[in-house]
Amino acid sequence: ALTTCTLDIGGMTCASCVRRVEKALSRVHGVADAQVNLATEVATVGYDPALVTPAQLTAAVAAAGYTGTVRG
Ligand code: 9UX
Repeated sequence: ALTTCTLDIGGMTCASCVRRVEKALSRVHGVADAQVNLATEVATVGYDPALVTPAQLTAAVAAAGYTGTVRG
């Protein structure tokens, strides 16, 4: 079953940043969908907890050049 995780994202300044973060998250195995809100700097990620952990999500965000902190 899928679950949802929200992450505070840092370092985004434009709409392209939003796409980069969404792509980075979407490419992680086990992620079903990822949406990033530039105004609130929050990423909402639907994922399979049997395949991926929130820590791996923040790692993917960091690898893309941004910061990610798990909100819940
Ligand atoms: Mo536009 Mo976002 O150059 O880093 S992609 S600011």
